Amino acid sequence: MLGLLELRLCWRGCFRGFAYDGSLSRCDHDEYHAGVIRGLLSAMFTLGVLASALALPTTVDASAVRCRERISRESATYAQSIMKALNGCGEFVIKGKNPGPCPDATALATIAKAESRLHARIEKDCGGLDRTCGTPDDTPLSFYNWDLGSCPDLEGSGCTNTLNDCGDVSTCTQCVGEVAVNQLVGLYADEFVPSDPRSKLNSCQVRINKESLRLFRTRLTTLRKCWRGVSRERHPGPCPDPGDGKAIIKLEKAEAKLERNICKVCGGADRECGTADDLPASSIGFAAMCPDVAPLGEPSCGGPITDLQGIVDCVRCVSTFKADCVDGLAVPWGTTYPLGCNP
Ligand SMILES: [Ca+2]
Ligand SMILES: [Ca+2]
Repeated sequence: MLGLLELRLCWRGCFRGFAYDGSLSRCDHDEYHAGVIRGLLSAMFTLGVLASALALPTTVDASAVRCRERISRESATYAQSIMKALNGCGEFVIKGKNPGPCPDATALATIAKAESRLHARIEKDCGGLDRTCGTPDDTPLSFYNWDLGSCPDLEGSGCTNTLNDCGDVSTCTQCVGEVAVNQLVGLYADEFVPSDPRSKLNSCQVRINKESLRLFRTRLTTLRKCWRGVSRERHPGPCPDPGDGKAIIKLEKAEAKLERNICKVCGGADRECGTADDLPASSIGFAAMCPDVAPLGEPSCGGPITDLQGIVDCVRCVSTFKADCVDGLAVPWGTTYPLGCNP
């Protein structure tokens, strides 16, 4: 038995295709199918017209939103991946399982993979239908505020390539990400005093290495998610403060965790930093001076490092600063690149 919808479609089919004589018995199988197909085609056409009428004014915006979120996501992921690769290699060196130097072949392979992912994903979401940057169908840089002329650089490191298309945006974020991570890892990677892999000192060095990675990664992920909310107009920003109201709390927790975890391992019997039983900075091995850089709204990290607390503060401060520069660069539609990143 035919349902109500089928009856209607069938009747319409009979009416259009044949001299309908008022009798449903004339509406045989073929006529019924012809009617269904005509009905569907007409519905699809109507929907298509409606959809394109509604979508046309926002198509551009939608592609720009997709593109800008992709750049923010991939530039964070890239910096996190190379940081992880260098840290993994560094940990093996500290433990005496790898003679160094870092990056070794494994780390280099990971970095190369991260590099091609960065470029490919940005091409896919910013490069238009041909998924290639530098062709006429690209989403224009101005649609996602990357029409900056040239890459804004990080502390005069030469990340200044001209920005003509989305491929140049990838190159810029790649350059800044690399420089940020190398500078951060450089604080301790080649500075640690060689130590017995079974010693407390060795565990301490491993911990400093790990916690620096953790804070850097957490900060980038938290900021990126906060900006995604701004991009989707869920909250006005800027990030992290006031952001989505959650980011700032997460970041404070991550910083406290870094301090707690390092002090637990390096802080001696009382597991606290700043007391007499701490491992001395000179036996751990660390940069003598913390670089003179300042995270947004904070005093400069700069100054001599004389004790364990100094190491903790410097790792926290510089990890924060580098993450903020990588993040700030990636969201020109949400914030201006922090002045301190390229004074
Ligand atoms: Ca293209
Ligand atoms: Ca202590």
